[in-house]
Amino acid sequence: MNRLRFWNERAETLSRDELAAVQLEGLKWTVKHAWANNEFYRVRLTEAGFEPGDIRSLDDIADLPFLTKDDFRDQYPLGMLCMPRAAVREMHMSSGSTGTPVVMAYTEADLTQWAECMARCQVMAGLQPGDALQIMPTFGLFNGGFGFYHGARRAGLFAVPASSGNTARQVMLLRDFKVKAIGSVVSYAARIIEMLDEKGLELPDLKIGIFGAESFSDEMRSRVESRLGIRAFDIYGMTETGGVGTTGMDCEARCGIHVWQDQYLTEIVDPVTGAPLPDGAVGEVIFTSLTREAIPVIRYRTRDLTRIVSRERCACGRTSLRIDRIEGRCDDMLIVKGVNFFPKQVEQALMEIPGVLQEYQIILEDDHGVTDVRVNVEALEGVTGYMVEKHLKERLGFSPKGDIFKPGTLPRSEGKAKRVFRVNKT
Ligand code: DLL
Repeated sequence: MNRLRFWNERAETLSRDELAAVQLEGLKWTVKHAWANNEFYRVRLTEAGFEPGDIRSLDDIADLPFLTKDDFRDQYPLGMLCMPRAAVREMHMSSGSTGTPVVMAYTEADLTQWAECMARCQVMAGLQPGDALQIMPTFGLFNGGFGFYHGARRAGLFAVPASSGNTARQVMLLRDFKVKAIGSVVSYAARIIEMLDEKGLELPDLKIGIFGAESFSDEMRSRVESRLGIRAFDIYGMTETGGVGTTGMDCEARCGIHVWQDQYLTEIVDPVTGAPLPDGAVGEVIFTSLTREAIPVIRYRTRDLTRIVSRERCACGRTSLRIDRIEGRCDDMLIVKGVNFFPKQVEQALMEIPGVLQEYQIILEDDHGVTDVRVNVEALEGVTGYMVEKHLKERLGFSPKGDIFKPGTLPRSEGKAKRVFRVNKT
């Protein structure tokens, strides 16, 4: 059988004109659908002076109002539903740190759309029908587990729905079922590595890692790749756009995340003013869904920071626009003594130090309004706090305190890793 390079070659290689036509049709449909079938959207669009017929070109999107996470929260549980309740087949929900959850509902067509996006990602990572994929994000309200599963079904994979936790059993499944690929948050791959090291085991059949749900540094990626002997891909998605993989993944060529452009429109705006930014400038990425029925999103403000890398055809043959791997969330930017940085930059710097392990915490200590940073990190014998402090000073331009912990002593998480902790010393 010929090796699949694309899951949906036609859709993944549309010319620029074809894409623009598909997008315009999708945008018109989405605005009309939301306006006609949902009170919240109708009021929001009408207040902005919009009628469904007003979309005539793709540029008209800039006049549409933004949608925020708070809008989703305010409409909890199903205030944003644009289809009859009886058409809903599944839901997912994310709670985040602030309480009221964000809900996404799916019709049968939405589930097919999600599966299509995920199948494209899985084949882009090199998976072929019949290959085994172990799915390590939780199956439940979190969208991760089910997203990988729907995609695996569509792409004809052998799904191993391990869900999260029980690392010893994960390793047993990986070995016994000759699993070729894992889908996971990258911090959980670090757990697998610890277990392999502890037991002196290898995973000769494992070739591919599909990691996402949190930002991770290039250095973390290459460590995981070299220890597991895999190629690691960065998959992006969120509850509001319909889950993991809906907003794309990077390919073998590693020059940005391919956003599935026949399914979503992408804009980059200034995170403070909301003004559009030119290609190449870092800003907040905004998505508009083009085919989703139950809860479409119109100009959803993700709070994720990235830039448009290219609109040209990629070396892999795909024509979709590419955005950079996510730098961090606007809300995660830390400012200490006048220096701005993201947790991912601390991770990158830490992972450059030989002997430093993958587990770390960034502690922000507030002392009468002055913030000090302490970095707790696990490391092998021989690594000192001074070495960590010196390297972070060189790479980030400020001097945090570095505290070294023995391997296995910092707390572990099974889902998204919590890296930043704030403590008040006053
Ligand atoms: O985290 C979906 C997902 C599951 C993606 C599994 C990949 C793998 P939420 O819980 O709604 O959904 O969180 C969405 O997580 O706005 C980003 O801030 C962050 N995020 C997701 N993927 C990436 C990534 C899932 N590849 C939020 N790189 C998003 C960086 C990511 N951040």
